[in-house]
Amino acid sequence: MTAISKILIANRGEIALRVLRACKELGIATVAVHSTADADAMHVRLADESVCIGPPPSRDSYLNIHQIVAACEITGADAVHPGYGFLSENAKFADILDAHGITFIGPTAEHIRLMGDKITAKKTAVELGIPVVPGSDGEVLPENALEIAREIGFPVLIKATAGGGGRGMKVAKNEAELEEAVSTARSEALAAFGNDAVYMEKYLGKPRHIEVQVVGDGAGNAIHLGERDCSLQRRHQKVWEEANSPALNVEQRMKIGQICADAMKKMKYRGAGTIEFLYENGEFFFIEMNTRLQVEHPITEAITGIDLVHEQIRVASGAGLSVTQDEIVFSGHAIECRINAEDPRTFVPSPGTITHFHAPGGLGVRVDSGVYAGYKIPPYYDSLIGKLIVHGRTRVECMMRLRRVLDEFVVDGIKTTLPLFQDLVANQDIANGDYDIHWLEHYLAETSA
Ligand code: MV4
Repeated sequence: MTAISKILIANRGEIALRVLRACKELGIATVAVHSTADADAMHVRLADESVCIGPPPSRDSYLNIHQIVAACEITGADAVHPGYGFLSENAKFADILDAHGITFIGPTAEHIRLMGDKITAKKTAVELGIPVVPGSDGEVLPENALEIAREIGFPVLIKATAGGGGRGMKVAKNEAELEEAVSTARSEALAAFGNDAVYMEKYLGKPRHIEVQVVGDGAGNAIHLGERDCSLQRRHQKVWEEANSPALNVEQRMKIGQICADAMKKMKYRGAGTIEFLYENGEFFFIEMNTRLQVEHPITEAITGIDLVHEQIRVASGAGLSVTQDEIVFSGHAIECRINAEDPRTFVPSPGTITHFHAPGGLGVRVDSGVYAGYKIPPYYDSLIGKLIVHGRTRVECMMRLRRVLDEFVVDGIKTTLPLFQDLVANQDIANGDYDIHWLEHYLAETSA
């Protein structure tokens, strides 16, 4: 056991507040860090202490490892919660904190590295008994690409091993397109990630994106908390997520969940993680694992009642999980809408001052947000300003509640994605849960003025 008494939150915005709240509930002191652009931010106001770590650009502040370690030393923080994005999946950061005797609230640096390299991640998944997309066993080189593609069968997808989240992928529909797809993917991967290694997969045409939430204690115990359906996205940015997936029944949920929990037990995974799958024709295919807390984690919290940040802090301190798999009860349905400061049709960022802000309330409603009336959204960071999470006993009840709640939500002074959700809750495919990863982009194209 390494008791944690003060946590530095190496993040900003709604997730910094989310982590602060968990710390307060556990009686742990908090330190906020912020750039000069965020001096007025809510996370700075709510923390017990705060440290300015640099100028607005992320690389000089929220990504500046030395400044964050210095802020830990100055304040006596004994642990760091990285939130999502920024340094949350940076193995070097985890190593440096370790060298300073500061607890990283997350997996081991070794597990972050393992999953950060997508070829190694996939090999590991196979060894752990997780079903994967059929594809190359490892790296694909220009000279062996055709042979491998013929074995897999066209269409194929070329992916960068250092990529992930959709960056650096190329489809080859047939043999004629293969050579160029491989060479473009390799040079783009080298330019973007400094690593030209690529691998190949069977291209799935109309899958859903379904991810399983896991938490491990690092000592061989692990649980799953069901899945989230994140198929509604645009340009690899999730827009709407739901738990459970409308596509799965309880047997499928428990089967894939058990496979994931067993895999995490075998690797002695520590912390919260998400195992991402493509789901098509009743089958799951592993694509990647995220070794962090995710933006959409509250829908899992809504249907399980389990506070994932509490669990992260517990396992980081060696206290173990607070629940066993048998004790987890899945209840009802939850939907998250990501409220971005963006045009609801073009998704062009819309920074500026929020003149009026009213968050909805009532049974089954959660708003996680770092903004307030009079707050000026700086232009330097991502445009997520809040998340609306609605829970109901059934999907139908959840949708009814969501329609009511969207009518109550007021954000004036800037453009937000709220009007898009007004449209989505009135759509029949959405009401039926009938959508795949391409649905939203088709919908936006069809309904554009
Ligand atoms: C795929 C795929 C089809 N077939 N792999 C994009 C993000 C990255 N995590 C993996 N991605 C995809 N991998 C095979 N073999 C389609 C996508 C994909 C996608 C996946 C999840 C959510 C949204 C997506 C949007 C476009 C493409």
